[in-house]
Amino acid sequence: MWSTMMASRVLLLLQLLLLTSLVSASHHWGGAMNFAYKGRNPDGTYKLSLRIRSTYDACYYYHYWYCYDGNCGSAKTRTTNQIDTSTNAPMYESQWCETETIETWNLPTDKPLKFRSASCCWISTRNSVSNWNFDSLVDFGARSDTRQPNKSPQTAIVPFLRVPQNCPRTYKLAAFDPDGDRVRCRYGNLQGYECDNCHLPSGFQLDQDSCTLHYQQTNYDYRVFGFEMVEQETSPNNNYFDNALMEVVDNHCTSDYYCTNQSMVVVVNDNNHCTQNYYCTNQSMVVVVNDNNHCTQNYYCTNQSMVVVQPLQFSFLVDPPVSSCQEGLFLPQLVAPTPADGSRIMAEVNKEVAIRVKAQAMYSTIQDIIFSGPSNVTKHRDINNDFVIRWTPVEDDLGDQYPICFAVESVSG
Ligand SMILES: *[C@@H]1O[C@H](CO)[C@@H](O)[C@H](O)[C@H]1NC(C)=O
Ligand SMILES: *[C@@H]1O[C@H](CO)[C@@H](O)[C@H](O)[C@H]1NC(C)=O
Ligand SMILES: *[C@@H]1O[C@H](CO)[C@@H](O)[C@H](O)[C@H]1NC(C)=O
Ligand SMILES: CC(=O)N[C@H]1CO[C@H](CO)[C@@H](O)[C@@H]1O
Repeated sequence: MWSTMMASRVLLLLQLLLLTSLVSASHHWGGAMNFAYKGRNPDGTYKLSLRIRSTYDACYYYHYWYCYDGNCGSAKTRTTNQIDTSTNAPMYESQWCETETIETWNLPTDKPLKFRSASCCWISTRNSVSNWNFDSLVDFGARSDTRQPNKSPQTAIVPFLRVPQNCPRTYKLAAFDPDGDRVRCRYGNLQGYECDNCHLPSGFQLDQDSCTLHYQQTNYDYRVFGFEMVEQETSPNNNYFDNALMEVVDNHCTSDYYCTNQSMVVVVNDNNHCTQNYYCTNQSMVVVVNDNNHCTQNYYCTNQSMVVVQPLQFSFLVDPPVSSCQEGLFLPQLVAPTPADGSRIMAEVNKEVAIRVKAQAMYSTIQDIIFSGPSNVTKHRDINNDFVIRWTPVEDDLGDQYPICFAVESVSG
């Protein structure tokens, strides 16, 4: 068993090296990374699932993410699936293709981790974005309010957006946060980590609190804008103490978490005793360890909010003007039974969900639907020429939320 596992891991690494070297010669359109905590393994390690979205000009590339800060552990499995592809592209590109790579990581702790992915090159952009950089702060530690692992909102957008120059539009970027935390969307600002250009293109306005991007007005161009966005979730008033609440009951610490103030450490061992006679203070909160190595006070150690940072990158093309921006004339209009924007649909394991999408336009032809969603979501056209998005969740999807974004394209002339 061991040797088989070793062999397959070596194989994976080789494949990765090959792919990363290929990637530098190909062209990036956008991407995102989401994570979900999947419980403890029998050996006590924590299972984290990463879902990496990569959009390139071909279907066999994907972003290689690595962990660079924290108690990293390692990826145990990795599978890549094609999500959607289209030949509707700027004239200097023939295709885009989005894939999703699902990785399972085994981690020694539930403490925060930083992941990143970076390389060259974006497709030609009009806003001087050339290298691509993704940076992510992952925190699925226990929350002091729910005592459950932190859940983060799942980010998604269709990888390629296009709009006629004269048609202002609004795009909602964030999905619902399962813990009810505040989600803000900002433009990347850490050059070389979150972004290359780091400035919202002019002609756009970003409402950070509602996570909406407004296209206002700019001139068309044959090249796209490369968008380098970041979604940041902060749980206000959710103090956590190195990821966990440390509670003292009857002078015993109730869980085996430890508290660090950099140099100062309180370690709580298996017998619920504090093993070191240090105390950890900061902000207004104190844990005091008394002479008998018992924690004497029921305080948290640090007053730090949990923060999750997730990148979202996409390409945006501004097309020549159309004679009317009214939906249903040139631009497609979504009509019943298309679900409303923001609809939440319950899905069951092993039961197919079908989402019907109907669009109409008087002076243009409805051409295609493009979408982004979890692996195994498929798109179809039914006998009435309406679109159907289908998905059958599997056991591993249970308990999580998955955004599905779609856009209908029409062609005129
Ligand atoms: C705790 O942090 C605050 C700043 O956040 C600092 O002013 C204070 O001195 C610190 N307290 C201790 C005991 O380190
Ligand atoms: C935690 O810090 C925030 C701001 O940093 C403050 O508003 C809040 O009152 C603090 N909470 C506690 C319990 O000290
Ligand atoms: C995709 O579908 C296949 C076949 O039904 C299934 O084995 C696999 O687990 C699915 N993967 C995901 C990520 O849903
Ligand atoms: C991160 C942090 O709070 N560090 C503090 C730990 O305690 C020492 C000594 O009190 C401080 O100097 C650090 O700033």
